[in-house]
Amino acid sequence: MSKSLTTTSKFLSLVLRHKPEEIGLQLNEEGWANVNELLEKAVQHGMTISPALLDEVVNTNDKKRFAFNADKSQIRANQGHSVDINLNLVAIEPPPILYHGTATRFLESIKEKGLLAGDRQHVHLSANQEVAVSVGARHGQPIVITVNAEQMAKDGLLFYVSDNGVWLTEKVPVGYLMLSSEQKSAL
Ligand code: HQG
Repeated sequence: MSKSLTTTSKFLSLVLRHKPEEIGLQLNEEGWANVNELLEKAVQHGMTISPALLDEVVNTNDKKRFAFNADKSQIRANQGHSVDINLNLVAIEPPPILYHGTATRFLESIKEKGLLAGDRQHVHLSANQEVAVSVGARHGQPIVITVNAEQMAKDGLLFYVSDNGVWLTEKVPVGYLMLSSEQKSAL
């Protein structure tokens, strides 16, 4: 991604997922922002984004983080919000196993409390281990924790998949973590 695409993507993540108030933007209850309002308020805060650049970010973003509505008058983040919005996700049966990438420094707390969503609305999981490694590496020495999604679903815990393919669930209690013997013994 070019520098302006990356900068714009990070700016959009900030205002569409976490701090719309930083530029005085309103998200509706489903997380949508008006595109014209977003571009105007961005300029007022020193961030000039042309409609063409916005299009390019939405279309070429490596993780498909953002989406337009049908007539392109509105935009939202597909997942990763800390602001309280309703993505209208529909619960769906997960694959039997899902993976969570984290850093070794969190392992002790995770073994005690399970996987918690923290500031976000959901715990983020992936269907493949490679994605989990790169998610974990954002926080330090990466480790991948295997989650017994099949048993969670049998026990009535709900799973969702975002428009960009991220598996989401509210929390993963300790009993569903399938820790390796190494992870079990690590302090
Ligand atoms: C950890 C990126 C201590 C958790 C990615 C993670 C993802 C605990 C960190 C998306 C814990 C939260 C989300 C516990 C969980 N004790 N630490 N009990 N339970 N943690 O950034 O999953 O590039 O909020 O393991 O691709 O890393 O932004 O979550 O390490 O989809 O589009 O607390 O962000 O997407 O960190 O990443 P985050 P995440 P984007």
